[in-house]
Amino acid sequence: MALSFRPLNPHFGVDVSGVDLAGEVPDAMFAEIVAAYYRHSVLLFRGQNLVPAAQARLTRRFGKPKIETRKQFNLREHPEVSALGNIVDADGRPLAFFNRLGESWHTDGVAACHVDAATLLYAVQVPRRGGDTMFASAAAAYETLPTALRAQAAKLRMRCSFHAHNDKIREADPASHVALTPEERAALPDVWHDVVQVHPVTGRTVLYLYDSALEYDGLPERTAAPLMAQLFTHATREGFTYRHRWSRGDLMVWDNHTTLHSATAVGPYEKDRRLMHRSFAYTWPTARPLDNIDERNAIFRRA
Ligand SMILES: O=C(O)CCC(=O)C(=O)O
Ligand SMILES: [Fe+2]
Repeated sequence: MALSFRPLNPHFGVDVSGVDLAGEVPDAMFAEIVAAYYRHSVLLFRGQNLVPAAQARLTRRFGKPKIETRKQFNLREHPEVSALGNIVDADGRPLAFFNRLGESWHTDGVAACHVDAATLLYAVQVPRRGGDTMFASAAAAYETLPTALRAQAAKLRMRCSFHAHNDKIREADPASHVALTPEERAALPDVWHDVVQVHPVTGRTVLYLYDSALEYDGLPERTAAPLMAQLFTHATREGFTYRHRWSRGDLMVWDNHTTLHSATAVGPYEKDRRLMHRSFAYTWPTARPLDNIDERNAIFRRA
C-alpha cells in the first residue's frame, strides 16, 4: 500500500490514507508519516481501528510518551492513553475528562520546558452533533505577521502554568476531575516560554501563544496582554483554521509546537456521548532536555 495525502487547509494539515495504523507499519512508511507530520503539522487518519494497546504502541513510535496528569482517566492497562469526553458510570461518576471550558485556543503541554510534542486524539464515540475540534497553524501565523508585530512578539516571554488553566476548569466544574495532590502539583512547575520560537526540527519560526500567562517579560504588562490577544486573533483568523467534524475511527496527530487547537462548545452534545482516547509523545529528534519526564510519568501513572 502507498500513502496518499490530501490537504485539510491551504496552510497546514493533511488527510493521510493508505495505512492501517493498528497493523505493521514498515519503518520506511512510518518515516514518510513523520516527514508529513513535520511538514504539515496536523495529520488526519480516517477509518482506523485503534484499541488502546495499538494507540500506546503508535504513540511510542512518535516519541517518548507523556502520562496525562489527570490520572484518574488514564486507562489502567495503558496509562499512556487517557479518556476524554462526557461518559459517566451508572452512578453518574465521570469515566472521562470532560472539560466544560475546552473552548479556547491552546497548545498541549505548556507546563513543559520541552514543547516539541505530538498529541494523538482518537475518536471512539462521536456525538451526533458538536464536539468538533479546531486547528490553526502557529507557523503560518508567524509567516503572515506584519514585520512590526514580529519585532514586538520577539521581545515577549511569558510564564506558563498548567495550574493557571487547570484550576479554572475545576472551579467551573469540581466534578470534572480529582484535584491534583501537592506532590503532583509540584511536579508541574511554571515554565517561561518565548513567544517567538524556532522549531528545532523544521527550522520554521512559530508563534507560541498562551492565553493564561501569569506574567510577561520583555514588554510592559500594559503592552504585553493586548499584544498576546492580537496575536491570537491573527493566528486564528478566518481562512487560517481547520474545523474537524469527527467520525468514529478518526485519529488526529498534531505538532503542538506548530499548531494551536480548540475544542468547541459543549452545549450541542451535552446529552449525547463523546469518548476520545488521547495520548501524548515528546517527539524525536530534539536538542532540548526532556525536563524530568521519567519522574513526572512515575507520579502520574495511575495506581
Ligand atoms: O476534545 C477536543 O476536541 C480537544 C481536546 C484537547 O484540547 C486535546 O485533546 O488536547
Ligand atoms: Fe488540548
